[in-house]
Amino acid sequence: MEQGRFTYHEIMTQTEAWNEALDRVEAQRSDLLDLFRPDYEQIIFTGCGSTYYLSLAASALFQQCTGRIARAVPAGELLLNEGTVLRHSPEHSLLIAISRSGATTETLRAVEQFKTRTRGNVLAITNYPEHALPKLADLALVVEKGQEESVAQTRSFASMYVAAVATSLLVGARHADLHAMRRLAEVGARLLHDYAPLAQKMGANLNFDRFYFLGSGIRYGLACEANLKMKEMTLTHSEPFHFLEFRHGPMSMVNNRTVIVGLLSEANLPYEWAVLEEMRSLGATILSLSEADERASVQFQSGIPEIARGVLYLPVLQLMAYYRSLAKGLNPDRPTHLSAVVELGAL
Ligand code: F1P
Repeated sequence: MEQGRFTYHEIMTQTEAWNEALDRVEAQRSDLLDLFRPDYEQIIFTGCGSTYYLSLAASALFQQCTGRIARAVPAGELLLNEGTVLRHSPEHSLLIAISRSGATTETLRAVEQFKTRTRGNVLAITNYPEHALPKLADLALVVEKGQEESVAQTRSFASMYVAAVATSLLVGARHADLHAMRRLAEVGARLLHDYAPLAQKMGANLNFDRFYFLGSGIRYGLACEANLKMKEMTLTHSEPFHFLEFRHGPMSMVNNRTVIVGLLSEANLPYEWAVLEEMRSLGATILSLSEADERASVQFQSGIPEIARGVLYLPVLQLMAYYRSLAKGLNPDRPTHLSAVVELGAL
């Protein structure tokens, strides 16, 4: 079988799953608004691996657009080190549990423990209606078109991210921004078409041996996810950082075999470009993604508000990992040592 066939197909068809995510949020609009109505003591997003990174991205965005404090933790931490996450006598909290499979043991056990120890509610965001997670939750957003054959998450991640962003905009009463998300699929398809050659050129260049993904604010979790694709699919040294953090040590690693990927914002462009230019002067190759900055390698030109368009950073970076995996003779569909679901035996 052709190596990477599933991953390629899943990346290229993901915009259908973005639209289904929007449909689900619209269909469950009043249930979602009811679930978020209480004045929760804590709002926590959780998941593992990709879905932990999704939790990081979603919690930052949720807080930015609702003004309500939210944080993200790995499900394994909520399970094993609950005291570092929940208050001593947690009252009414909301847990948003995110999992492609809905079957990851840590996530399921963390949800069960949360339900028994707090008087909290649980929202699940997942791709598989028949698995355990949606059944444990008070409400579930299930995006079936996000389902995947591949181990590494691409279409699934993007679909659940869109669901989380749309939910945040709904709860934050950002109606125009939510409406603008309907234009994402068209822009996403255009980016996949227009920038596939760039993704291939960068991905297939095996002179590069380390990748750093820089993203701040609502983009940090997306930088983490893009970094994970590079690790899982291509076995390449790769790390994510907030933009300004990169100068505080990590820049020691920069040389002429380094790629710095910049997920640029609107408000902080001068600060972010200064970091990229400094790294370029140290020998790095820069790949930058922006809405409309003319210096950027990838320009979305979407006209969609920043808070609603984050998913547009993903397709080109997913494709770059796919092409690098092929160039290294690996199988993008089956990353080394990984399985699609991590199930813990009885301990
Ligand atoms: C989470 C996850 C994936 C990762 C790997 C193992 O799964 O960590 O992100 O790529 O395949 O599982 P899930 O809980 O989102 O199904």
